[in-house]
Amino acid sequence: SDSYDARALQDKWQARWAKENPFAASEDPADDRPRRYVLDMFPYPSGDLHMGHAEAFAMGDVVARYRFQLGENVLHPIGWDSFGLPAENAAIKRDSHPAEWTYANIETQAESFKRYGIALDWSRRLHTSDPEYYRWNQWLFLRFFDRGLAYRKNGLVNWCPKDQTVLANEQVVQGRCERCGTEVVRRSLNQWYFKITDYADRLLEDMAHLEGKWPERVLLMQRNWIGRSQGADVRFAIEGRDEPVTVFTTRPDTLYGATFFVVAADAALADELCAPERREAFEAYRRQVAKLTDIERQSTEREKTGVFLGRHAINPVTGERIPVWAADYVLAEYGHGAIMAVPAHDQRDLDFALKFDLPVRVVVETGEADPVETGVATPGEGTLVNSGPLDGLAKSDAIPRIIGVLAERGTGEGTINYRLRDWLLSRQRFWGTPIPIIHCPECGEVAVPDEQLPVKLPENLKGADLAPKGISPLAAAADWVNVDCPKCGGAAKRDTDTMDTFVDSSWYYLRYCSPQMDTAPFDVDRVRKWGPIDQYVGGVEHAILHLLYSRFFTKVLHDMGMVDFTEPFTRLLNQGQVINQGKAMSKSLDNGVDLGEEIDKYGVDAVRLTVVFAGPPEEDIDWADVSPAASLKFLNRAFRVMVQAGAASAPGTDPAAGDLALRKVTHRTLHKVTELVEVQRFNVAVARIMELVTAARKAIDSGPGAADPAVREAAEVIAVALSLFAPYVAEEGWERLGHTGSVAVGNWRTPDPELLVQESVTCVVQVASKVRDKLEVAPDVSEEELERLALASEKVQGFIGDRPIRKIVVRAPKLVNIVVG
Ligand code: ANZ
Ligand code: ZN
Repeated sequence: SDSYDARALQDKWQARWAKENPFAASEDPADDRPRRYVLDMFPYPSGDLHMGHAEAFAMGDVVARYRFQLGENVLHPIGWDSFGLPAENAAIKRDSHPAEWTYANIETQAESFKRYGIALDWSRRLHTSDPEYYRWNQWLFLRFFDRGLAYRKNGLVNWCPKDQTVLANEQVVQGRCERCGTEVVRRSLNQWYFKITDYADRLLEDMAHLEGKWPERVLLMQRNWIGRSQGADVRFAIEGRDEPVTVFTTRPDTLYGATFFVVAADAALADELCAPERREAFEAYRRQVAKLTDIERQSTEREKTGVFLGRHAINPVTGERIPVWAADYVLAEYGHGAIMAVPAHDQRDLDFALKFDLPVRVVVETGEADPVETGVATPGEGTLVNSGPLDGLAKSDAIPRIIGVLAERGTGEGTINYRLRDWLLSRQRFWGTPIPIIHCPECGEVAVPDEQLPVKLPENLKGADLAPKGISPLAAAADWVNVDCPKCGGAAKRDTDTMDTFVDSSWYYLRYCSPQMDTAPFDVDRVRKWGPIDQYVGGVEHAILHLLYSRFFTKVLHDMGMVDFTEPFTRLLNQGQVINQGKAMSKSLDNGVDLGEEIDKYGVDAVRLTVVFAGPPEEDIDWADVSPAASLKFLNRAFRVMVQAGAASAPGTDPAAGDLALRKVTHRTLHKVTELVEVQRFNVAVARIMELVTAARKAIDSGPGAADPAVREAAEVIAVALSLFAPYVAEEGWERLGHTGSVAVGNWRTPDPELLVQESVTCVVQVASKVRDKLEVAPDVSEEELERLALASEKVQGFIGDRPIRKIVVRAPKLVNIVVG
């Protein structure tokens, strides 16, 4: 029959791919094909694959398959990010071990990936919850520990009362737990951190290499997250305290306008500075603040609150005594947790001053109305006033001047401050990598010796043992916890926290180069060969955390001499989301689309084609607006062309004798599809293939007929081009065209330049409204190109002479008029 049976093709070709393994990367040292590393963010095994996976992997697969077609040695591996909370919650519910749920889901997803026809190297499969993998998390942790990049401290942490665990800042979304939506509270705990702040500058600077290769919005989000602020540290003496207190300010030029001083209400400093007679008011206020999230605290909408601490600071330049307050709009963990308040020029400070009747002094004349009258602070540019030696200076001159004065007196210096915090790594949960540290009463924190790694998770804990208790479930496994100190041999205890699963995903892309290696996390030479990743593909939800952490890991590994690059992902593609009826799919809206059902209905190829054809890869796809049925119809049309051409001629037929018009369409399509795939306009590439199918259909029905060599040529190009988007139909079509072996590897063709030449049109070039030259140009020439061609004409230049060009009017493709003055 002319139309194809999707399920039969899937079964047939899946078996063939499994047997022939056409997508395995070669490690043969003699293989000198260009190497390409294409990677999709690895999935979390939360169930079967969903529409989101379908989209991301279809996009990544276009890139990988294109590279396979070019004959490159492509590394396109797959693995699972298989530690994490959902497995643990499932285990608690079912009274089982998290591994059961996890590995069952991995198997389901693996089968679905195979069915979905992703061109993967299955021999490199990894699971981060395997001891063979997480052993190297522990090894890496210890190398970070050796370098002072992993450390413990007491800190206020985000705590999810429902999950009973600590969350990184990045995992708190609008004050709520990213996973369960519960409002996050603050708690003081002793926790492990990675010192990512040591790398803040490099994380920022190296983004220059990613410019134009990563989506601009991702770079912006990373930049904002790192949050570099240039300013000054200024030390204020505090009456009755030996040590001064430092504040960070981006506006040291406004120092003469600092009329009060504010300490974060929840900082230890506030507690320390509070005078006895203010104690009661302060404690009451602090209890109130503890209930708020950072977002609420910083909201400009909320009315300002605070308490006077009964103390005074001394303004280092004016010598004035200024009152010290505690307030919640100052955050304990930013800068130094204390600020100099300049109400005239900072809105938050002005709101506070107006509420509590504190003095406001304008020190930068901006030309705007008096802040006290308007209630609006004036943060802009201006000239300094009321500022002693700074008077008359512009803000930009006053800043270095005052920094110089402060430095001379030893009361301050220029500095850079980052919003980025150290990476909080400890989790009080079970299903993660145990932290390989032993706490000894004599020796303190002792590293588990490398040869004792991995520290495996106990296998006997399951179900209720894992229920959140506020301390790690590992603490309950007495035989696991109690060990001898590796240093002194005395009784000691294992650390019972597990690592944030973002540790697992921060280096997995290196592990794929040598996934079975058991003497190191990865083979340094193999990573040198494959790295960095040429094309990384994944969702924008990872724009901050995962990408920042991976970049950090890569830089540390670079400093350790283990990798020779400093950025892991050369290019990044963020695919959009699949939504339905204009909304994200969700249970409550009942608008979910089930990937398995779509595939059962239309077949893999039609679903994949639909996903890619819906729009540019980075845009969302509304499933209500697309038509897999139409995709299937198109694929049947393409299939029929291949079948008919295959029946009418044999492979190797010389196309030169074929119909010239069709040949031109074929070669132009090839040329365009190549270009469009290179710039990741996959949807337009598909549209071009559709046009070629239409042209071939016409040639068969009302042109030279199916036996024409040009029809075969067109059909072969259709098979090769479609292999990027609809792999099953492409393989079957290729076989029906009389070829043996897979269509998917090394079959891309170069268009014949002679067949790309288009008819030309004549363009008239006028100088001062007189025709001075005529150019033969392509009908679709761009305005910029036409202007360039006109100006490049010697004749035209001769007529312009040295008169200045006032204006160039371009009407592509027919006219250019150069107006000279
Ligand atoms: C005086 C001043 C005058 C300020 C002025 C601004 C304008 P970014 O740009 O985000 O780094 N600040 C410092 N530490 C703070 C903390 N822990 N919590 C809340 N606010 C804090 O912001 C730096 C500015 O934010 C600093 O400069 C400080 O206010 C405030 F006309 O100092 B500024
Ligand atoms: Zn010891």
